[in-house]
Amino acid sequence: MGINDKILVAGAGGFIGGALISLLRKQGYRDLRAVDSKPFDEWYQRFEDVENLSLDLNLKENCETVAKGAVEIYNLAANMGGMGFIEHNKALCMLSVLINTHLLQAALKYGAKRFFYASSACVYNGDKQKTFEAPSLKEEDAYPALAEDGYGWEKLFSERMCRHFMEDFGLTTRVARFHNVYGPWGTWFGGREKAPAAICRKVIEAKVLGRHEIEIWGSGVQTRSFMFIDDCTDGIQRISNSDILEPINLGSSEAVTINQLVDIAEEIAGIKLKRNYDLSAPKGVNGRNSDNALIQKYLHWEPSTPLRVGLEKTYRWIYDQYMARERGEAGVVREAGNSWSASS
Ligand code: NAD
Ligand code: GDC
Repeated sequence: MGINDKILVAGAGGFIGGALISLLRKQGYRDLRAVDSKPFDEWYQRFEDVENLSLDLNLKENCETVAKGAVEIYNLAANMGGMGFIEHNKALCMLSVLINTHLLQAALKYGAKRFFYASSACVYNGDKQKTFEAPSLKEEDAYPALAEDGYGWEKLFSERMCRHFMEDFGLTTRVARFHNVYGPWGTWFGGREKAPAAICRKVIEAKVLGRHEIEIWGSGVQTRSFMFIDDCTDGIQRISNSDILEPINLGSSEAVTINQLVDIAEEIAGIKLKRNYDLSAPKGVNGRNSDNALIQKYLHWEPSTPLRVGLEKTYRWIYDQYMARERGEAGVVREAGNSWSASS
């Protein structure tokens, strides 16, 4: 990819898309097109020297508009969130199939050289995630298919669509299965936030308000691995530029229980809280970890930021956002939308 090639990032107003645009810009890419359906004031990161477009990519004509001239396309646009969102919005999650379908068609029509699709660990067979012992999921564990209802099935279908556009039409596609990504400039309130941001926010709230309690969804013994955002954008580029033809895990292999996640957040905050477990809250699978044998084999690399290090950066960022919001400072435009923009 040349420094002057046009690169399209779909979902650039969101967490990972915004971070990818930020990285590409720092790397010197000059012709960046950032697209998201949200109004500009709700984008997490937005840069004035980038072509920013607020367009609904469910619509085929908008996908054609944005794909024109693009050499590389990264599809990070989806209607998604943590368990609290995907468990209650299955149809909305499945409708993201329109974005990827229309973007693939447009990429083919306008001759894009590469197409990257952001899939998810939610494609894995639920039967393989029943134990709390953090089962490491290998790429082959997606089949026979029993994906997360709604969101996971859409991801699995869209993965296969990428594969068949490559096999039947010759479009170069790359697919990564992200495992729970966290970091600054991500969703931290409003209902779509995932566990790392939610736990940081709850610990901050408890500390600031002097309420020495925290509500945890589930029993706290569920296991997950969490990938820091810098590893995610690094991995996206490595996979996109590789010859890896099949969907591949992009996740940390440092599995923790949710209780351990809370331990780390408490340690960063310097407090101890009474834990209240809400067993009726959305829980998702009991255990999940990323098996990184395949990515190691292909790239001799895997996400490596320790959770303690990444969570501290995330905690500090959320703390600043939280305090600014408490002060009613500019930057928070809308309570429900997480409305922050960066101009540098
Ligand atoms: P995000 O919600 O922060 O960003 C997604 C963006 O897509 C949002 O800004 C949203 O407005 C935009 N979008 C939704 N519908 C759109 C449409 N019709 N047209 C244009 N834009 C639209 O989420 P994220 O965490 O940045 O996730 C990026 C991608 O990675 C998604 O495909 C997601 O499913 C996938 N993923 C994320 C994680 C994670 O832990 N964050 C894990 C697995 C997979
Ligand atoms: O939401 P999530 O991060 O998604 O939840 C992880 C675990 O943390 C769940 O068992 C949840 O019940 C628990 N948890 C405890 N307290 C809280 O306050 C909280 N908020 C949240 N959100 N969770 C809490 C995710 C999907 C993503 C994505 C990734 C891929 O599933 O939601 O959309 O695709 O998977 O790895 P998680 O890890 O179940």
